[in-house]
Amino acid sequence: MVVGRVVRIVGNEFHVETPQGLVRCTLTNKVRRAREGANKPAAVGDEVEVEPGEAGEGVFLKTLPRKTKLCRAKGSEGQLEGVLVANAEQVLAVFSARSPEPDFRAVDRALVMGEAGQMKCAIAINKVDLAGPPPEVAAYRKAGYPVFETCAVTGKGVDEVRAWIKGHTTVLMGPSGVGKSSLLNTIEPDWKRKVGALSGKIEEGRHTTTWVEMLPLEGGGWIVDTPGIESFGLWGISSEDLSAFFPEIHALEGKCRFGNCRHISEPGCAIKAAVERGEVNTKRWEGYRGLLKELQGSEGPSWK
Ligand SMILES: Nc1nc2c(ncn2[C@@H]2O[C@H](COP(=O)(O)OP(=O)(O)OP(=O)(O)O)[C@@H](O)[C@H]2O)c(=O)[nH]1
Ligand SMILES: [Mg+2]
Ligand SMILES: [Zn+2]
Repeated sequence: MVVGRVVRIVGNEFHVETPQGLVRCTLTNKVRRAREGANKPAAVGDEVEVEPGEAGEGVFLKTLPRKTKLCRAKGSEGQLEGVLVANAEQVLAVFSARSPEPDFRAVDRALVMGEAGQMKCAIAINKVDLAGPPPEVAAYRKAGYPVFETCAVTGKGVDEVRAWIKGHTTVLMGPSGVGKSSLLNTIEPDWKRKVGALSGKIEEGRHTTTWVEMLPLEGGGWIVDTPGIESFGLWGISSEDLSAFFPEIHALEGKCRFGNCRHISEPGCAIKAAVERGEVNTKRWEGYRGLLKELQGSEGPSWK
């Protein structure tokens, strides 16, 4: 038996990186039967015990306890927990300055998922060769997030990203076509992740990365490439908890008149006042309210 880390899942095959090399595992009938109808027994990033066999194949034995999990809602009605990545420590929310146009709701969603998983979060604004960084970036810096301005083509800003990810397990999240895989290729040119050409509808990237994959970093640590899904449904976050995942809102909410203030239009709301004074960014407040509505169920699920 050896302990390894799941680096990718292809269908029912788990690819596990172990001290003895990569082991491709299928589930035994016993494991499969015990989990009928449930989620997969492991996610990318999980530490697992496997029994290596011949020719790089092996048998999946069990998953060890997780330290963290990055989750989204899945299933037709978002009723199931989908563990996107286990044991990650950091989230890098990636968007592009142009092509596709910045989608700050996707950035907020990625940050909230990371914050809820108690991970360190940062932002990479990619394709700065095509356009300058949008003004909204200042709001994220003010909220305390490192913001890297990158270009996967010229390598601009990539050293800063390398320094931030070194020695940690970092998940790249962001819409399709923003250049997540391209950034990874620039970070470690040996990987040659498949990178997509933008489709006919120029603004809308085609999904190129179709599965979550974890890659080792030369300087230590791991990086996880995810398929660009614009709107993962939030999982395991109650509407009461949401404000805790917007640091600049959380810092002020103790000053609201009511302890249970949700910062929409309640009297004496310190957040609304701070927005009016320009101290909290309007777009971030809108982002918060959008996610709050979604969690309160007054809007249908917005994930795909
Ligand atoms: N001009 C410019 N183009 C870039 C940059 N980074 C990526 N691209 C291009 O953008 C397109 C999409 O890049 P990908 O790396 O496949 O994007 P992705 O985020 O991995 O997309 P999915 O895998 O679909 O989620 C490709 O045509 C890249 O060549 C950049 O910094 N500048
Ligand atoms: Mg990709
Ligand atoms: Zn309030």
